[in-house]
Parts: sequence; C-alpha cells; structure tokens
Amino acid sequence: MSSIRTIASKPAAVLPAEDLKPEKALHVYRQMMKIRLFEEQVNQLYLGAKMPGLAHLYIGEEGVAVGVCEALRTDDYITSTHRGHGHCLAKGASVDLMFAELLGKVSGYCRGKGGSMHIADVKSGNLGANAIVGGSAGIATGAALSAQMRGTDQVAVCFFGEGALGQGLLYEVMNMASLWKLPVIYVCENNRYNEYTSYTETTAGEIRARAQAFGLHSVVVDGQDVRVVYSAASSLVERTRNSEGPSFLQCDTYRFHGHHVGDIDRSYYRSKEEERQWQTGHDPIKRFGEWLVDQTWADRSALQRIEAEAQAEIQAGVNFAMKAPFPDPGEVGQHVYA
Ligand SMILES: Cc1ncc(C[n+]2csc(CCOP(=O)(O)OP(=O)(O)O)c2C)c(N)n1
Repeated sequence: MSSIRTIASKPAAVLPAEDLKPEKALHVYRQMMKIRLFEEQVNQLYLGAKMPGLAHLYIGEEGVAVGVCEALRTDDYITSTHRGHGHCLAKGASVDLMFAELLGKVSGYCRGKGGSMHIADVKSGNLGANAIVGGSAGIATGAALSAQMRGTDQVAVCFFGEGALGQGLLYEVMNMASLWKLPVIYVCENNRYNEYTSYTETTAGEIRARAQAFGLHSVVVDGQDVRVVYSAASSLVERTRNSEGPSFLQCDTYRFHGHHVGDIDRSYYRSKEEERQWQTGHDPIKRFGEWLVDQTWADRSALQRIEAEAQAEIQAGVNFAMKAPFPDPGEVGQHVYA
C-alpha cells in the first residue's frame, strides 16, 4: 500500500499561496525548523533519561501547524492534542518555557505540572493541549461561541488527529457550530495512524464527508506542502472572520517517528520502506527549502544560517530548563482541578 500515491492523487483544493512574501516565507521556514530541532532535542532528553514520562513527536507534520498558525492572529485561539509541541511553538510559545514544562520545572508553562501533553499558553492564544483524544473540540467550540457572544472577530482553531473522528464529542460540536455559525475551524491532521492502527481500519468512508454532513465548508490539502496549508488556512480564516460559519480542513500528513518516543519497533504496523519514502520524498521542510531556493528568496547558506540560529535557540532553551528548579512539593495540590 503506498500512502504517497493517495495524497499525490488528491487535487489541492486551493491555489498555492500567492500572498506568501519573501520575509514571511523565511519566517515560515524558521518556524518549521525550530519545531523540528525542538522535537529532536526532546527525543534526546528522553533517551538520556532527563525527561519524565513520554512525548509524542510532531516531526514530519510541521507544515500543518505552521501553515495554519501563520494564518492566525495572536488573539485567535487554538486547542491542541497529545502531539502538541508543534502547535504551541507555531502559535508563539517560547522554547525555554516549553522545555522547562517538559522537564517538570517550576518555570514551565504550567509550573511543571502539565508536562508534554498539557501545555497551555493563554498569552499566545493557546488554550491548551489535551491528552484526551478529541477532548479539545469542545474547548475550541466554546471559545468560538465566546468570541461570537463578545462580538469580536476572533477565530478558534481546533487541531486533532484523525483518531478523534471516532469521538462523539466532535460530531456534537460540529453540529452546534454549524447551527450557530460559530467562528471555528476544525483542522484534522490525518497522519494515517491512530496509535498503532492504520486509519483505514478505523475510519469508514471519506473523512471530509463527515464534516460536510453537518454543512461545514470542507477542504482537503497536502499537509506536506506548507504553502498550500497556509493558503487554505488563510482563506478559511477570512471566511470565518466574515461570519460565514465553521469549516473543516483536512491536512494529509505523516509522522516520521513512532507514536511516542518509546515506540521504536514499528514494523508490525508499518514498514520501514513506507517510512523511508515519506522521510525522503515528503519532508515539508526540505520541500519548502527547495522552493525558497528555486524562487531565489534564499540560498543554501541562508537556510543553513536559519538552522544554526534555531539550533542556538533550542540549546539555550534546554540549558535554561535544566538549570530551573522543580516546584516546591508543598504546591502539589495547587492549580489542579478535577
Ligand atoms: C479518549 C481517548 N481514548 C484513547 C486514548 C489513547 N490514545 C492516545 S493517542 C491515541 C491515538 C490518537 O490518534 P490520532 O488522533 O490520529 O492522533 P495521532 O497520535 O496520530 O497524532 C489513542 C487511542 C486517549 N488518549 N483518549
């Protein structure tokens, strides 16, 4: 089964982003590179037994978070998932506070109590990652209702994996959002696997048909092409701000690593050859970098410089987090809700 053929045969529902100007394009590249290097460092922290618990790496999917978040304003909202580092960084979270949270330090976004899967950063409009598959759909829809009631033109984006298509909450809120014309965009990151199971074994019919059944405007794009994601997201954000109601954006993508950092032997659910094809032929950063060079908006040394700067930021963030103190044991019961 070739996953690539399926995506390649799908027509992009929107034109390439004509409005991606050179300065913005380089920023997009920097953001994707930052996420990639952040995630590689997270893997190292796990392998070096420096990070408590697990993390779900976003490597390979960077074009989705960056393409969507670059179409948003800081005061727009997002909600995220267990695979949320890319969403948080793309929406404006800082690397040092992210690392501190992952290491359980008091300087982290949630005073070290949330860890990898529960990072929230209200200042940048991130209402929180959520370890409950599909759990954030209600939060994003509620945020959209709040924006509508307050009379603002803010937009809420709900990121979720295709595994959340099995959760009833998603259908309840899509129905409500459609009836009430709420300013929310549901972004389905179809990376083809629900944990260790191919989505083809769990998901009947066409994904976007599920949203269309509720009357949502629905678009399918190649999530490995950040330009197309950005273009699609920009037009959906525009129609949302114009009170044209909720929409659904399916981004076809692939996670290059395991379901989580400990998922090393994956041969029982997907082949090494399939992974190799995606990693070498469908890397969103490499693809966008090549496009930048073709456009003569950057040469290879400029791209290397961006990578080196991002690497320095990551290193400084880890150093900060490693030196930061743990929370006082006395506050274990504070800021915890059940
Ligand atoms: C309600 C619920 N059921 C089961 C789980 C266990 N679980 C964690 S991640 C995951 C698969 C999620 O797949 P998907 O939504 O496609 O996201 P991906 O991991 O591919 O990014 C499952 C079943 C959970 N966290 N929450």
